[in-house]
Amino acid sequence: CYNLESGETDNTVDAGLVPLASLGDRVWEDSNGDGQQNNGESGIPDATVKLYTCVNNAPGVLVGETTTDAQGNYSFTNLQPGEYIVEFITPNGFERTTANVGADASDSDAGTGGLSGCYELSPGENEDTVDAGFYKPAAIGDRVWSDLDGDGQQDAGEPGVAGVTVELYACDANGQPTGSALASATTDGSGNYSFTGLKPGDYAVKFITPTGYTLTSANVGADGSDSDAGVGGLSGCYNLESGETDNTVDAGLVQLRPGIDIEKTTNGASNSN
Ligand SMILES: [Ca+2]
Ligand SMILES: [Ca+2]
Ligand SMILES: [Ca+2]
Ligand SMILES: [Ca+2]
Repeated sequence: CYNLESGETDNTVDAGLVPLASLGDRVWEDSNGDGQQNNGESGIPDATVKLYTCVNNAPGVLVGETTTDAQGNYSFTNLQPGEYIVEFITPNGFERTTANVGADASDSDAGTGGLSGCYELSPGENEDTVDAGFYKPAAIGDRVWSDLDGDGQQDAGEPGVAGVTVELYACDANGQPTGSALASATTDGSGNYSFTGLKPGDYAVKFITPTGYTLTSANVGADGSDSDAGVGGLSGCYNLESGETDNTVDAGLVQLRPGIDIEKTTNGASNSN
């Protein structure tokens, strides 16, 4: 209460307002698995996003919860200035991409447990760089077969070869397999193998030729049914996108028949076999 006397003017009665802040804004499918939002990579709708106060770089009080719209966008508005942390719930069928790779405006900020770092919002600030990328696991396969007629193609009646070791490698930027094997598999009774749960990226497969066999000619005819095992049993590099399954990576084996490896024929007319 202000007491005004006769003729008095009191101009000290003021009010300070703080502009509210906002935070967002996108959950997207990282199709190529590089941790960055690239042209053509779409948003993920209906993803759950939670906002907490940030206390000692950890979630404090739950401030709000929302879901992304049809374009994968979300926002928390009317926020008091202060420190906040965001939790991105992994949508069903997806895995988190690697966080904090490259430019922050277009990277993924969902780290361990789907949690972002701590963001300090000043009055009126719109922080729209808090994004999360997810991908669907990819797979590669799927067959080692006995190329009975040696034509390099899987023909009707040519059986699978069981028990063959197949190794998975990552490929480098030059399209060459690099490093040691990421995983190893063995063909089943039908000659099939698969590597599943893969992050999008470039992969090659190495087929270990079993004793008694040699590789058939690679890359002859249609790729869906050819042999991809080249020099050393290595395939070329295959690019797998989010959710992609490539089952065209096969190897044809030709059985070495005991006794055929004779150096000189009995009639002496030919040295071919
Ligand atoms: Ca990307
Ligand atoms: Ca970011
Ligand atoms: Ca064949
Ligand atoms: Ca193939």
